[in-house]
Amino acid sequence: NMAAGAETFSLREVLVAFTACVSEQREVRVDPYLAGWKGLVRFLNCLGTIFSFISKDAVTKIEIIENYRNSDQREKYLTVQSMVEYELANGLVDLQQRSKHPNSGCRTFLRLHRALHWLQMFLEGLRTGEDNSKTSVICSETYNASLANYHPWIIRKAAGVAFCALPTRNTFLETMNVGTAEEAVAMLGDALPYICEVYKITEELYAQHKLLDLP
Ligand code: 1PW
Repeated sequence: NMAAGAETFSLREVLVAFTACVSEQREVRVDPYLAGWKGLVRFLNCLGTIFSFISKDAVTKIEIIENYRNSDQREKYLTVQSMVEYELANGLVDLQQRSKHPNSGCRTFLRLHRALHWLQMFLEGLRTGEDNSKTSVICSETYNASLANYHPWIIRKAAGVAFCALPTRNTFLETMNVGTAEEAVAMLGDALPYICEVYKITEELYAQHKLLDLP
């Protein structure tokens, strides 16, 4: 039942997708990664129209990588490792400035990767926060400590405005539709190590290939 599925949307699906990302060879699978992001976008859209500007760019990035997954070269984009190897070996990445390959898989994925770091820190802050702490404060503190460093002033400003609209921690935890606030916290505790692992493997791969500053 599609309609019921949409109504009973839960952040659990998002976290489950990220738990399926890492293969036995410690490679990051692209399809579950995108599935996790798509769920995240639906979640952001539940938070209200203010968040749609945040999700819009994520949607664009997801679609760029999905297009690679639907192209003749789809096999090359099965994992982040194979994507990096393929694009570098074939000169498909702009390393100094965006020119011939403005939407390479590598630079596009890097943006999602940075945003995932923020998400990880935000959810961790939410998990360990006091019952009555402000989600807006957790959100802006973690954003300022991570993703904000890659954003121009105007985006940081707009993000700050959006964060103000976030409800208190307990209400937010209930918005996740995982059950009670306690159950949501328990689920975050179970799922966050998987997100951390996905983040860590990608970060190491990008560092190894000196791709962390791709324009
Ligand atoms: C409630 C907390 C949920 C956290 C979800 C994380 C979503 C992060 C998306 C932030 C997007 C802000 C607006 C877009 C900025 C782009 O310029 C930027 N994209 C990202 C994903 O950071 C950089 O992309 P660009 O301009 O180099 O193509």
